[in-house]
Amino acid sequence: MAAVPDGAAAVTQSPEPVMDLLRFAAVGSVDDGKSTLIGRLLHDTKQLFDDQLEAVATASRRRGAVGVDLSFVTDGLRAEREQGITIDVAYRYAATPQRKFVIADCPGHVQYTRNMATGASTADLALVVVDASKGLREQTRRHVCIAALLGVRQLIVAANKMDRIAWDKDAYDQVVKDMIVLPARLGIESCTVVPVSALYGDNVADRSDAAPWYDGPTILQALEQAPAGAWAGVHGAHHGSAARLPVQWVLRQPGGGRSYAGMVNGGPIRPGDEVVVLPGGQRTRVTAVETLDGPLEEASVGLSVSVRLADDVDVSRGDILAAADDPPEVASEIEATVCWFDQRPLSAGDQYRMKHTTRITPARVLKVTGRLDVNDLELSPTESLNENDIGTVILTTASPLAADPYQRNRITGSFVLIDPTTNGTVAAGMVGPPDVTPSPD
Ligand SMILES: Nc1nc2c(ncn2[C@@H]2O[C@H](COP(=O)(O)OP(=O)(O)OP(=O)(O)O)[C@@H](O)[C@H]2O)c(=O)[nH]1
Ligand SMILES: [Mg+2]
Repeated sequence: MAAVPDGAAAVTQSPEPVMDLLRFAAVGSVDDGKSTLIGRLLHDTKQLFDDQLEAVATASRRRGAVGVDLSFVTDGLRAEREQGITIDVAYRYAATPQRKFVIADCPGHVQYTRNMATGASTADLALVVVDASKGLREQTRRHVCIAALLGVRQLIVAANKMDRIAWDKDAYDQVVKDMIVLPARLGIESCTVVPVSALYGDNVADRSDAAPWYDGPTILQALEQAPAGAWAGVHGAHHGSAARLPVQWVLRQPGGGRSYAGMVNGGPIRPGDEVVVLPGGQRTRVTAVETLDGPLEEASVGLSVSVRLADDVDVSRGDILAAADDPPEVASEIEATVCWFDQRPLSAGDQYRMKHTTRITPARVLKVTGRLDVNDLELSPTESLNENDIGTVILTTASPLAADPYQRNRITGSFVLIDPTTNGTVAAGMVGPPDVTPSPD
């Protein structure tokens, strides 16, 4: 692990053992430099092959860029680059001697906020890119809110394009000031702000002497020091929920009997565990836990397994096997926080399909109760949500749901709403009210 220079903004140490894989998502407003920063990071840590570099250089020349435009590394040579913006999430893999990274380069444009939410939903950490010459914008705040609501607890902020403002310390200080208030009220545990130039590579992988007033970590150092594995950890026991296995498949065994396949979350599952089948409520016991490699003594969080049960209970795809002593609540009316992505506003009476773990059920909006202002984080009463609003709603579902509050379990506490006519995802939802601390004044 690289040493933290004196005076560096502290990165909170996780009580969990630090795993060597960090998943992070680059977020922030359109054109602030996310793709360029990721391209720079991959370039300067020697992750790019000669032919990739050659393709990026050719594309840059064709577009008339001065030098090599590293945003082409993740934006690729796709048509979207014709418009100069990222539309879809691009995933890249990188490895340094310290650790491995899965990187999601998210689009910044408001129109593609739903894609950003997809990229952030599996991230341990958000790398928030802010054009320091322009300051923090509403879309950046929206991204930070969405990432936090999706369970991201660590931020690294790149105060980017410092080269354009002659490395003005005041502009950097303003980004720090703006970023301190927002994350603290969103439950973000650590936030490091690094002054960088993604274009020229200052303070990305290599330390720059352009900002002698800054003695904190580079982007790479901050990424290497951040506690990893939080994504698995958020599903894990330390966030308070016990074992849950949403059933993906019911498998018929050759010798008779059935087993139930899915991914373990919340806590480990072992043979002998008492479980309850939800929403039905029948109790039984796990007799075996298996993977393709054979039987297990214990299946940990994140593992895809199949389990056998002691009794011939009725279990179908979409049911949840949960620890009998600490099951999720079963209800057909839920209070939830939603990020609304459809052009048509969301209001009472609207009907959608809700996908919750492996189950899809019709859902109706009983009431829209509030809208979150991403600037001051206040929740104000409203009757509808507009495109890209974050708000609170009460939903009723056709069949009962076994759901945990999102803060307890990132899997059984989340859902998406699907428009039944277009089949498009119109909302990302989290069970329970938003985890926002009210303003002190
Ligand atoms: N001067 C300067 N320009 C930069 C810097 N970083 C990025 N840019 C330029 O800013 C523009 C946008 O960069 P991108 O990396 O495509 O921005 P983005 O955040 O990925 O944009 P979207 O994905 O569309 O949201 C490009 O022209 C970059 O060359 C920087 O550090 N300094
Ligand atoms: Mg981009």
